[in-house]
Amino acid sequence: MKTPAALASALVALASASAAERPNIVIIYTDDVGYGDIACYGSASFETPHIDALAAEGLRFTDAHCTAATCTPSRFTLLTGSYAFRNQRAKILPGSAPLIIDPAMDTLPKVLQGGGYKTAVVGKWHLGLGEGDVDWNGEVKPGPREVGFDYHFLIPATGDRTPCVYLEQGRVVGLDPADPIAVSYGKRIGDAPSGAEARDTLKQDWSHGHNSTIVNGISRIGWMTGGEAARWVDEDMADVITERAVNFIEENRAEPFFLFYSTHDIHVPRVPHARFVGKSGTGPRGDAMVQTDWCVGELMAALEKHGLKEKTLVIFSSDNGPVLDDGYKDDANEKLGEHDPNGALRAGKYSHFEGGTRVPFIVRWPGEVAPGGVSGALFGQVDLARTLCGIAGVEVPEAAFVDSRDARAALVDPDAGGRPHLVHEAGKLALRLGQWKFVPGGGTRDELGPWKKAATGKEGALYDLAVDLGERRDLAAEKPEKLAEMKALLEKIKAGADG
Ligand code: NG6
Ligand code: CA
Repeated sequence: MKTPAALASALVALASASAAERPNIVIIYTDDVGYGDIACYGSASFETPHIDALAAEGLRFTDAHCTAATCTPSRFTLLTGSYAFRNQRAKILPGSAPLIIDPAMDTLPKVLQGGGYKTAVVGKWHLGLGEGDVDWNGEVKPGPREVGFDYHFLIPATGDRTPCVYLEQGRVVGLDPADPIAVSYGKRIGDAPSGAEARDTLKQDWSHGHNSTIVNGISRIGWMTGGEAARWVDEDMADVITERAVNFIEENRAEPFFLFYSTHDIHVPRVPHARFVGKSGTGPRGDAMVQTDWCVGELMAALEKHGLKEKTLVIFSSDNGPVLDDGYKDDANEKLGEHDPNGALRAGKYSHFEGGTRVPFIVRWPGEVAPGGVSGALFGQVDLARTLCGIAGVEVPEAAFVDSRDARAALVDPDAGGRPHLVHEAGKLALRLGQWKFVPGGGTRDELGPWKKAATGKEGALYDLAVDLGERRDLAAEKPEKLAEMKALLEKIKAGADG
């Protein structure tokens, strides 16, 4: 129960952030985009003018991190303000997985919704749906609505996993009831030839995994039968989800809204629309990046059209670091040329090294964030839940967002300083403490080429990022006290204390 005084102060807080002042919030959450994949982060290989414009008009971070080196845990944390390692189910999920966010939990969209925001998620979900054994022919729930989104239009899991259909407000879009959908992980269903069997018919060949049901000439992880009319066309995916996001902006232009626009790009399979093919000079991976940049331009144009550009806080980021061959033969390695997907960082997706979680992060918020700034503050996406609710003037329930700090100062001011420490997950946990980095023992994924493991000792490795951003010189043996301090801090954070 709230005391009358607490209630009164909450009301004052609400009143002071009047609707007129409350910005719309748009999070553009890209998939597998690396630190070096954007021109304003140093990529000279292809142009990303719309994303660069966000940075020129806003604040660009050089030490901002998603929570994990894979998608599901990063997304879980973004929406719940709770480190994903606290939820054992927050690992890369099959397309048949149940919803891993407890509908009883306070989430970023739910708290904003309670404060009067209209909320939507458009694009990749990958947080599970239903309670297990989903019937894709009926209403699929619990899902985004139960965790606080008024509107959803989803890629249910990933572009490379069945079911390969869109889900809008709990229903498969374009489903013919006479052709029901079944989905299976593990046991094969249907008698259509698989990607392993009909390999020579594929539009894009697989390199590992991804050899089950063929949809749109591309074989996927997992099996699916039926739903022929509802199956997506990969080449149109960016257009389809961007149109839904633009519609949401248009329909809700009169009230404060929160849009979580979550791209499929540049995840595999990388199959951009024909108008972007060949545009990057680096093959489908770069072409998908050019396509993403176009999508950002479309969203910004929609905001402009409705006079919302000055009233909207836009964040651009990624769910984990870059990867080249992630299961399809799409020339990501072969056509890379001089392009450096992780910039000066080491490794990428699946790794504890900085390339795994240090991602592009740009904030555009006219009037509050000065244009053209660069921030070196340590920033974690885990802090967005509390920070954005604070900006919206919405009170956060006491038990909510356990790991999320109010980082408004760092979000708007490049000189404000960042988090003292931040946990990164890639299976086991790594830890940042200022310039220091602890990487757990037992090895971690190395580099972006063929899969190999870098040794990190038995006790873990220690790097001083102030002089060794590329994490090449392990100081664990030289600085045992620092190593011990960081391990103790990590244990404290794991136990639930902030440290
Ligand atoms: C891996 C897949 C990879 C990708 C990843 C999830 C194989 C061999 N690899 O298991 O292709 O789908 O899961 O990526 O199947 S994420 O960005 O959604 O976390
Ligand atoms: Ca990802």
